[in-house]
Order: sequence, then structure tokens, then C-alpha cells
Amino acid sequence: NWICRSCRSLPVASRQFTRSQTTSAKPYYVTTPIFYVNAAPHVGHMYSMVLADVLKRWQALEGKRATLLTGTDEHGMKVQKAAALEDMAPKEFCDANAAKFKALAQKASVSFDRFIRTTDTDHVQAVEHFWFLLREKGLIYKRKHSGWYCVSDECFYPESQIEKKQDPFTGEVFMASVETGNKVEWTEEMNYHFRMTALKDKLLEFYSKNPEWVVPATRMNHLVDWVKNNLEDLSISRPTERLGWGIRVPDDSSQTIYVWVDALINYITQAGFPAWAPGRESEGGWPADVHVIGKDILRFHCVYWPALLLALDLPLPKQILSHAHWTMDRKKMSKSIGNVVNPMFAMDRWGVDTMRFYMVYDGGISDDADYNNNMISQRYKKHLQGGLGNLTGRVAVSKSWNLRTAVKFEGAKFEGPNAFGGLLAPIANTSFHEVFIPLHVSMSSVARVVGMRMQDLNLSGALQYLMDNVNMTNQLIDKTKPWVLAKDSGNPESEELLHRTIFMAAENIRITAILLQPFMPTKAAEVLDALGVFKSKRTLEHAKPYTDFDYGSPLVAVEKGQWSGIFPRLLEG
Ligand code: MET
Repeated sequence: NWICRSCRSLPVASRQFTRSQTTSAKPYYVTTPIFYVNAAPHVGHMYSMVLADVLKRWQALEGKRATLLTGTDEHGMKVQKAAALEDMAPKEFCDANAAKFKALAQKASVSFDRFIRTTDTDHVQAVEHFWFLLREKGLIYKRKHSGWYCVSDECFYPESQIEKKQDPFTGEVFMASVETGNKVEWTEEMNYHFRMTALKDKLLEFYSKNPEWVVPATRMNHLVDWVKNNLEDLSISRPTERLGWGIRVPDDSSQTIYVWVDALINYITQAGFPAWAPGRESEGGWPADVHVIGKDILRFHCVYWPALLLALDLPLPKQILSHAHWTMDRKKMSKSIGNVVNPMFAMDRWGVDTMRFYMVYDGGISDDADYNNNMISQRYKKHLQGGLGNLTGRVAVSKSWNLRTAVKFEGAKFEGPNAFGGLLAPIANTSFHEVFIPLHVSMSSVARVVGMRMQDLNLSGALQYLMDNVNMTNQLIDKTKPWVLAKDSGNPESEELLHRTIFMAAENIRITAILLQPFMPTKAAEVLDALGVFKSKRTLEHAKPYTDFDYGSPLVAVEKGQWSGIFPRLLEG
């Protein structure tokens, strides 16, 4: 009888649990898809990674423990074929290509806790164990399968989803998936099936109880329709003579496990499955808080994956953030057209944080976004160089005033018997005072508004709000003209207004930069360094006005003109 390699015993109930017995709360857990290694990474991969990273870093900013998982999907026909084309052994091929995805994650400042590969031993064991449990539940059976298999999409399509197509370049006529346009081939073979239809009612019930499960929620209707009308039992293995590159079916090495079943399980491998002690499953992070995915793999994550989990009575991921794609001149990026953007080159050209900014700001969640270098340049000039960079420079570095003095001057009003309990102290010239009111209001609420948008997985909205805040602050400075006030230094009223202007602007930059850290970790830190904000005061609790009066002396040497080093002028061309 087959013995599960990860628990080394039968039956399941007598498994020995190896996890440490220390109880700790569930960390926030966010994942990216694990990427096929058949081709080099493109901007779409980077987009998924960055969205997941911003979510993780946001949690860390809130003071929570957070885990991010990314990695590579290495088994299956597609990778097997790609390796053969390169005349390489599959594992060697995967090693080389997985390294490219890892390098992308590292270069993009993606703070992953693990880079998982489906060839990792613990993952292989998790998949075998998962299979074993499904089989134990009587949810796997073997039968002849005939249908159209698409190697690019790694799935079977029903007859109704197939059409004839002609390759515009070669003239070749072939059968293709209606949905993706990718080529399919007819296969007839024996394989194992997962009784997915047994989960139909449970799936539909889950969807109807959790209408916000998929973001954007508009994608839910399609999903429900699909499950109602198209759900069939799922073929979950291929004959080993066809698909050799994968995890063998336990007890039947003539069959290899379907790559999507293999791949999806990665999310629980990292969370410690199957060595979960009863009642302590969540310590490793499961259920995931968010799976970030591209809209093209919705069905796998929102039908197959929950069905597999429901089959074993395991908790389902809490939310699925499905984003749209990047196009180029409104066309799908594709190798044959040659319009694929290499994200490594893009980061070399624009800088890591500028690319992170651009992707989050302009990337499409509901609709595809068009990748456009002019737009990157415009965003940079308006929001980063001209917006945040200019503002930081105006406030932090001047011959006419000193930021530290302004912060101390204003800070003193919040101490002692005259303290205003954190409220903005009124100043003599009331009409002038009024210009500060909107700023005071927005500073007090920015963390909350941005936090709510993050909660809604509206990352672009969060970033836009922060940039509006920067704009507003620049406008304040234009209005209050501190350089004019500075010339009138003998006059105590002007001096007070000068300090107030500088302080209010600095407070707004400080708060904005704290909240920007998840989006642009390096640049936000540089802004905070320029303001002299101590490292220990960069958490969410400090993203409120009048909570820090210790800053103002730059932590790095900044002289007039040098601040522009944070967001230097672009070399056009
Ligand atoms: N390899 C798949 C893709 O890149 C994702 C698998 S996520 C479990 O589309």
C-alpha cells in the first residue's frame, strides 16, 4: 500500500506533526501566481509581484506580521516542450529560468518571504499528500478522457469552446480556444478525474455568500455562470509517456499529476501543509488573505482551487485580486509581434520605484492598461520630480528658513500648559490661518482614507489620493509664499506664519511619505531621510499630524539643490 511520504503513515489520523508547538497568531498572507518558466518575465509578472508587495508592506506598516509568497510553476507540458526546444534537461532549464524570475522580484524590491518552486521537495510532498487525501475521500476516479488540450493554457477545453483559426503570419489553419486564441490538440487517453461536480452546490453557495470575494466583483457573474453551466469533473493527470515532467500520481507512476493541481497547492505548501496540527492550521498563514492573479487565470483560482480545498474541508482564501493586463498600442504583448516589455530594462531606464509607482498608478484592474513610456515620463515629472521631489526640496532645504527651527517652534505649542491637545493652534492672522484648515483636515484623514482604499484593494486609488495630497501642499506653498515671509523676518507675525507654513507643509510630506513607503520603499525612505524623520517614527501610528516634533534635521547631508537627487531630472531621449 502507498504510504504518504510527508506523513509516512496511514491512516491520516495518526500522522505525526512536526511543526513547533508555539502558538502564534496567523500572519497576513499574500501571494502572487507562481509563474511558468517557459519564457522570460514580462511587465505583467512584475505587476502581480508589485501589487502583492504593496499589500504586504502596507500590513507591515500597520505593524502586522505579513508573509509574501512568489515563485515559479515548473512542471507541465508547456515547460517540458520549452526545455526540449532548448535541448535542455527540464530541471536544468527550470533552474536557469526560475533564476530570472527571482532576479526580477529582487530587483523590483519585492519583499518575498519565500520564492517557491514546484520542484522543491516540500512542495512535491504536499502535492502527493493532497492527492492522497482526495483519494481517501473517494473523490478521484479513472476514466478515458477525450478532448482538446491547450498546451499554452495548460487545460482542456470543451468542444463548444473551440474554433478554427488561421495564423496571420504562416497561413496555418488550426483549432484554437475561443477564449484565448491559443492552439489546442485532440487527445484521447486514460486519466484520473477529480469529482469536481460533487462540489458544485458548495461552490455556488460560497459565491452567493461572498459576493466581494473576487475583486473586481464584476468578474463574479461570469464565474457563477460558468460553474452553473460548464462545471464538469476535472481531468487531473496525464499519461506519463506524454507528460513526463511533473509529479507522479502516488501509486501509479504511469500517470503524472495535472500541472494546475500541482501549482495551486503551492499556496498551502508554504503555509505548512500537510504538517498542520489540528486547530493550528492558521499559524503558517493559511487561509491566504489575498491571492493576486491575472484575470486570465481566474477560473483556476476561483473554481478549481476552492473546489479542491472544499473537497478536503480546508478554508478558502479570503480574497482574490484579479488584475487586467498590460497592452502595447492596445495590442496584447506577444513574442511573435515583438512588443513585449522587459521589466528589467524598464527598471534600468526609469528606476525601480518609478516603475512601481507607474504600474500601481496606471495599471489596470478592471480594464487593460496600455504601457506607454511617454506616460511614465509624464507621471514622473508631474508627481515625483515636480510634485513630491520639488515639495521636499522647497521645505527641507532653504537658505531662508530652517526646517528644524520651524518644527521646534510649532512643536512647543503642543507642550506645557498651553497645549492644544493636538489641535491646530490658532494664530493671530485669522484670514491667513484659513489656508491651513484644508491641509489640517486632509492630514488628519489621509491615513484613514488611504487605509480604506488599501482595505478595498484599490491600490491605485490609494496612491492617487497621496499624490493629490502632495499637490495640495505645493499649492499651499504657492499661496503662502514663505520666501516673501522670510524677508520680513523682523516682524513676529510674519515669522510665525513662516514657521507655520513650513511646518504644515513638512507635516504633510512626512505623513505622505510614511504612507508611500509600501509603494516606493526606497524613494519614500529618502524623502523621510531628507526631512530627518527618525526610523522608529515611520510607522502608521505616526502618519497623523502633530505626533512627531523630533524631525527637521536631515539624516543625510542635503544642501540646496542636492535634494533633487531623490528625483533627478530625466535624461530625455
Ligand atoms: N503558472 C501559472 C501562470 O503563470 C500560474 C499558476 S498560479 C498557481 O499563469
